[in-house]
Amino acid sequence: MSFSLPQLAYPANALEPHMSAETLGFHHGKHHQAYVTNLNALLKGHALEGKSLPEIIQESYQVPSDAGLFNNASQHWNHIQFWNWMSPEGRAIPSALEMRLKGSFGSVDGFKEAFIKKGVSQFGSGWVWLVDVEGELQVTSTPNGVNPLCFKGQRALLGCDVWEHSYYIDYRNRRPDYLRAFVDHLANWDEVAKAL
Ligand code: MN3
Repeated sequence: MSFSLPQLAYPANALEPHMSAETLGFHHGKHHQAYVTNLNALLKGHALEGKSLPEIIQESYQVPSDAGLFNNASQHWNHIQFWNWMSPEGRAIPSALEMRLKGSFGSVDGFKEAFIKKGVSQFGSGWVWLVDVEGELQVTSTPNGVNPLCFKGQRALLGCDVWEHSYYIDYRNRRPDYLRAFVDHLANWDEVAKAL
């Protein structure tokens, strides 16, 4: 049994103008595919071969000899979610989710500002998250491929890739503009609400 690249639920140009077909095509077809290829190669004959993706991530996290396996497994999981956390349709934030965001961040805009700020301040490559921590919503960031599965009690509700490969073609070095477009135009709030 090996892992495979999931198909996108929408055409590569469906997120334009906020994310170009060129960015999405490279990101999905080259970057994500490379994580899958490396993951399958590293798992051959490994003690974690045959385990689920979350198990592989959790059991290889911070194991020095499994750093490569961890990075590729976590990035595979992160990108599977990331494609589903974006949607081409303009969506309103479902009211149950809006209430939760207001409760934790004061307002939807307060959440968006916190998410953008956290993503901008993540030094170098990584991810910014909206997580449920035992019933409380929080914004966090992680370096490289680390994700909320690595932390007990955390559940990822939304995540945005802040590796430069995710925005450099469309936004150059303007990570704040990319994150603004993500929260205003790309995020799939129905998917977030479903995970609540
Ligand atoms: Mn990426």
